[in-house]
Amino acid sequence: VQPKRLLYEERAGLAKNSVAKQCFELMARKRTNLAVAADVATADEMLALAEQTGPHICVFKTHVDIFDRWDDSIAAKLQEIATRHDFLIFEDRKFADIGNTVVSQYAGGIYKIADWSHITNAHLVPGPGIIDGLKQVGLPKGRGCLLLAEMSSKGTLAAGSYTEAVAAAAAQHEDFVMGFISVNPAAWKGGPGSPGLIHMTPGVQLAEGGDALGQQYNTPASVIGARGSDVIIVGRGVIKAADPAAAAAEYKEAGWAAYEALQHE
Ligand code: 5BU
Repeated sequence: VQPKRLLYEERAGLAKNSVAKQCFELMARKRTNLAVAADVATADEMLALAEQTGPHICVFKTHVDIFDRWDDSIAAKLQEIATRHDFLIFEDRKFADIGNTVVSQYAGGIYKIADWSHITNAHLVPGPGIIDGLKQVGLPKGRGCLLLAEMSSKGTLAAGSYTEAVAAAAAQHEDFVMGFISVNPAAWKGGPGSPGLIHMTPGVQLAEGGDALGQQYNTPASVIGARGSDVIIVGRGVIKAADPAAAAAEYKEAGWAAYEALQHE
């Protein structure tokens, strides 16, 4: 049994990163803790999915390096959809290099991620210099970064003392680090971190299970409830559904019901 958790709107007031604050505020306003993972084959499908699921989500997570085509107009279209439907964009880039290199990778290249993605994420394998590098680019643009504290996949090495070190690094950089990718923050030895930090959890479907390549699924009720996370990230549960908008609505309801249940514990 956990202590009663603060409301998203209360946590908005405790967030030190501007995107964390915006995210908590929009979750409360829109009554959704659902992020959709847009692992689709083309940029056109990605934009169509953003349009369909936009009304139901707080965050739209992309992997733009899946596409065989990219230009700034695609980013502009995605930003327009995000503004209109009131959601944040999260390019799941998983930076993992030294500070000096990630500066160029985040700001430049074909994708110029920092110019259009409110949120990105990073591994702490290189040490805290990666946060300093990303911060140098992202903070002036008002961006936020999630640190990968845990992963959803079988056999992940991001566990135990590694996860604790990630939590400690986040506490040192709360101006830019907005929270974590986590799987079971309720079980973290040192606690889930400051309530101003947000937890987002992939590996979510309505039924527990997995895929053939190591993905492991927990339910929205378990992720938001016993596991102590804030945002459910759902890919195939939504994008492979016959009607992705209806599936997104269903996951939104499940995620929100799990959050509301916390207030009645
Ligand atoms: P799925 O179709 O719901 O399994 O998609 C999960 C998404 O979350 C996919 O985009 C992954 O890249 C992403 N993901 C994950 O599954 N597990 C992790 O630990 C992290 C990201 Br970090």
